[in-house]
Amino acid sequence: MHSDRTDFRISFEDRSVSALKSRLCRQASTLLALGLASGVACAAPIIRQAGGANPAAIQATVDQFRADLGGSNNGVGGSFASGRREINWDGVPDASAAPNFLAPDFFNVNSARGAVFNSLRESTGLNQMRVSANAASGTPVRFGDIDASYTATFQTFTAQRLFQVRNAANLNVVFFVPGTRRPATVSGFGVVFTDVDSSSNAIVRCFAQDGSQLVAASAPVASGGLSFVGISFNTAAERCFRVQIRVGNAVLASGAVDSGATDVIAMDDFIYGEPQPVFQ
Ligand SMILES: [Ca+2]
Ligand SMILES: [Ca+2]
Repeated sequence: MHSDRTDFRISFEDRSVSALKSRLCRQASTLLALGLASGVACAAPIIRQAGGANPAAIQATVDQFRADLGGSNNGVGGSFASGRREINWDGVPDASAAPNFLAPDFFNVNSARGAVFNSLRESTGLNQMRVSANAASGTPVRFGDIDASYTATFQTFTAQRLFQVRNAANLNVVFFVPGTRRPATVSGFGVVFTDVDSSSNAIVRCFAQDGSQLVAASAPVASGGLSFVGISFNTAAERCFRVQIRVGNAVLASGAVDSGATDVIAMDDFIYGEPQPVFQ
């Protein structure tokens, strides 16, 4: 009986053991789904989702995601074998907040937490990031400087600052050993959104080092409220090399008022596993 091994072939182009493990795991998962294999231990991603009117409505789910990642908040700088990093934007100085731009590598250079952002541009503009203002600065809070309606549209999970990419509704997050240029992966990533009117507009996608998408998950609808989605893996074979975030179906702009067809969304806290170096 002829056995077609095409589907079982493993490319030896993979240059790292982790990428090879990741591919093996996904192939095994496919075989399991087809009923062609058994006894292969490849854990599914753990996905946490919550939405509600205020921070309390998502707090327990956010804390569960922190527990999924394990360990403690490693803060700024250094490199650790376990734990997580968090960015709540609130400590960003006025000089790097609205109406000024945030440097895309601020959280690997100015405040080293191993995360660098890249805009997936959909309209005019450069690779620009924006953190919203503090009330004391005199600039309207929660992106009210871009359109006055946003101050009422958005709320914070952690006061007072929010985050958004400018002139785009998608961004990438890539990881480094904090404070270095050594590429890294994380065991999971979670984000708080505000004013999600459609789950199709608030999505986190996790990609492996070989470029394949490991998993995607959306945040629940909470119009005028807060939503959270967090993805983590409990196996070292599955790690995020890149995270892509879908945040709204329209860019924040003067006159782009949230409505039925226009779903503007902003982000608050990022929570992710300690970046671990990629060996290649
Ligand atoms: Ca905040
Ligand atoms: Ca919205």
